[in-house]
Amino acid sequence: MLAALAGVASVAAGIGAAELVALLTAPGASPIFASGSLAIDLAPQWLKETVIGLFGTADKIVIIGSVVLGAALIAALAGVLENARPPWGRVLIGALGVLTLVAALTRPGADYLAVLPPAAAVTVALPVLRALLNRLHALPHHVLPSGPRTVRRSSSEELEGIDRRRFLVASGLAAGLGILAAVGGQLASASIRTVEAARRAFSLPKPAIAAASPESGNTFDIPGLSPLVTPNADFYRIDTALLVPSVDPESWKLRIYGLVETEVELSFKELLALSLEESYTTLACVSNYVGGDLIGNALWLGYPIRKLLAQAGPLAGADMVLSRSVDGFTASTPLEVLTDDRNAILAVGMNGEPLPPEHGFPVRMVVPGLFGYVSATKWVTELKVTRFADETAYWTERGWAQRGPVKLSSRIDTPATSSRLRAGQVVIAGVAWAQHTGISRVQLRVDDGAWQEADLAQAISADTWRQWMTTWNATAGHHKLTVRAFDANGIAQIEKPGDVVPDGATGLHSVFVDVN
Ligand SMILES: Nc1nc2c(c(=O)[nH]1)N[C@H]1C(S)=C(S)[C@@H](COP(=O)(O)O)O[C@H]1N2
Ligand SMILES: [Mo]
Repeated sequence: MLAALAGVASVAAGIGAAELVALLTAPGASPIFASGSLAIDLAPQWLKETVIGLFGTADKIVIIGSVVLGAALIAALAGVLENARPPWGRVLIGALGVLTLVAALTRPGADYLAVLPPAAAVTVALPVLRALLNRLHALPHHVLPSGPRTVRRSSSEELEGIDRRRFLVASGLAAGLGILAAVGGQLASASIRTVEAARRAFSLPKPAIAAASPESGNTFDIPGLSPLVTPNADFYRIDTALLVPSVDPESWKLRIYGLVETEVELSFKELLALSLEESYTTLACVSNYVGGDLIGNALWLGYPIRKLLAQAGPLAGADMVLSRSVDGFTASTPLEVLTDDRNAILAVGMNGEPLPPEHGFPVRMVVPGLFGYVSATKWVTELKVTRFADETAYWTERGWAQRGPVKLSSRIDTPATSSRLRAGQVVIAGVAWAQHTGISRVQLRVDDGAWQEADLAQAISADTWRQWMTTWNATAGHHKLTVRAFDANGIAQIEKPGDVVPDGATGLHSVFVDVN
């Protein structure tokens, strides 16, 4: 019995570890989920029908229950086997691991990460089983007392009692932690899978107002230059979420409340039924250092926030909207920015796709002209109309400014710093941005020479970055190339280097090259 308990406890610990690893790496490869799915795939039709007939919609619970029960029986057998005939118990656990590996790898869309959860299961279960059985063997089963029997026997019985208790505590701990991790992991990864399925099942509605596609005049075709539109897979990601929040669009709701005449509530269906608009907006992070890559440009699809706020009717005195995400993140956006005529939207689409989960699925905010931390709330569920004097947002509480308008800035994309170049004509190119104001000029300087005018691609709009390029007749030696931009009002980029805290870096981007 005790050996069987050791087997069950060690397998429970292994499955718990595997569920946690699955959650972080490959939710589809959760041993419980994958084995259950494999069981469904392999079960004959009559059995499926019987189970559904008997249990109806509770069939999933019956299947998971059966998988868990099956694993427990095999685990108990493994404990007994390992106790009597090592290493056969461990071999049996290894076989169980291989079975879950097969289950994980045969799930649709499985990749090599699916190897990790079964590997974690076996890596934890085997040593735990050995450790528990070692404790079990330390129990004085066949004590043959010699000398004064009464005294000896009582002390050895006491010892046996203590050792037995230790074994039971260790087994209980292994099993308990394992079950806790498995249940937690299952629940979390089940919700991730639900959301992934919902995202796959949903196709973006057609925009009522479509954005014009960029034309050839909007871009330069130069190797090394950032593409005008950043692909989703390359788009920078910044958030405080350890695990990407899973928000089921079925239950998603936005609530607009606070200093408003009427509260507004909106479901995902209702949002999609509104006339959605497309717009290109360049999103940037306040933590982007000069020359950094925490910036990207995308085609967003969404609904103007000003129209929803108009429905709610902000009251006099309100000057801020505190947006809140399901994960507790908040951003403070000036009310005026969300009520003027710019494309401040509740976005559902990014570059023609539903928002990727890590970029805020199902709904996020996108606001031209402000850094992300004060405007671009992902997984957004609340807009509270309030006052800067009354509330502070997540990053403001951590030393960043209450308000974060983007700063005019520019970057050299090519040549990369420390490049070795041949003397002669060299193409230099990059991007410049001053969202919602626009860029009017970009200039390049070689070493301490005069500023030279660069060519600008046509801007999509004032809300997006603008590509620039120039050529340079490179001469031998070590050189410093520096870029600066002017916004649409003719204001030059601040040259004095300034830290990213509290409201964004200043200074000019330079790259160093060696020409020979
Ligand atoms: N829920 C939530 N939304 C968030 C954040 C966050 O931490 N949590 N970070 C913000 C910051 S600082 C930035 S720069 C942008 C980044 O958006 P992205 O990850 O889609 O590029 O999201 C904003 N929205
Ligand atoms: Mo950010």
